[in-house]
Amino acid sequence: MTDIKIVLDSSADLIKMPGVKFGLAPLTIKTDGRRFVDDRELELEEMVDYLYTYTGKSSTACPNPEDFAFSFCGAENVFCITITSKLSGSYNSARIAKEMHEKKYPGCRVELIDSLSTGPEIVLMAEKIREMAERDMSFDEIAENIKGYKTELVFVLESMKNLANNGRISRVKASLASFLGIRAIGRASEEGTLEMLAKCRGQDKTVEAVIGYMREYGYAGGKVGIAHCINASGAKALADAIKKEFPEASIDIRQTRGLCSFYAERGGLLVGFERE
Ligand code: X90
Repeated sequence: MTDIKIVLDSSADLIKMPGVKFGLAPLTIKTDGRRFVDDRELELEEMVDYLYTYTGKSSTACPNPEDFAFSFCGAENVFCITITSKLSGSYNSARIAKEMHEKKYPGCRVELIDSLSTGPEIVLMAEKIREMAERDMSFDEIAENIKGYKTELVFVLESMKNLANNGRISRVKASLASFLGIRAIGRASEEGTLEMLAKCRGQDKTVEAVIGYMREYGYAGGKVGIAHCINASGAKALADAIKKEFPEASIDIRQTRGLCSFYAERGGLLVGFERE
């Protein structure tokens, strides 16, 4: 196995990654009264419950360069993947950290990747990097090959209040999902922004629509990662429906951590998948 470390920011919803050195740079979620650090210790359900009834101002902040620099230690070769630079300063922090780190430790290298996405799409990229390291590919080969790995992200949101309040999406778009029972379906665009696709009512129709968009954006039975915000039943219904149409699909279900829970809100689903 090639000796590498994989560093992700907490938008990836992962707190560990077996079989490879792993580092996590936490984002933070702030309200008037509280501050949540999105690390391994975060009490996720408690945060989501608190935010559900909280009506004041809330916001998020990306990791600072020192957070990334700290997590780069422990291997000569680091791959670092961040949430889209179009919606967060995380990539920029990581870029500053890379410069600091490579200057301080000559010979160490950090390959920085802007996911142009978040959550399960970052995880797919990280798993692909681990797989190439397991096949003893060199740092340079992995850095080159990961560019050709094709993945997408489709999401379903029951509310876009936090996205709109924090200027990550226009209020007009956010109002798509502002009625009870209406869900908004969207995707991470090629530029790394939120692109709205449709609105939907009812679980069966939503599942059907999501699979339709997965096909449209190139899904043909490869790996899928579903991250849900306190919506295990919705995630399972989607996974079952994917399995029915693509029996060979390999599907991982996980819970969103702090950052994605804050923006995707209760009920939200993020679906990362491989494309042809
Ligand atoms: O730096 C910060 O404070 C973080 C800001 C992050 C804003 C966006 C988070 C989106 C999380 C929502 C659905 C998926 C969006 C796809 C993005 C291209 C999840």
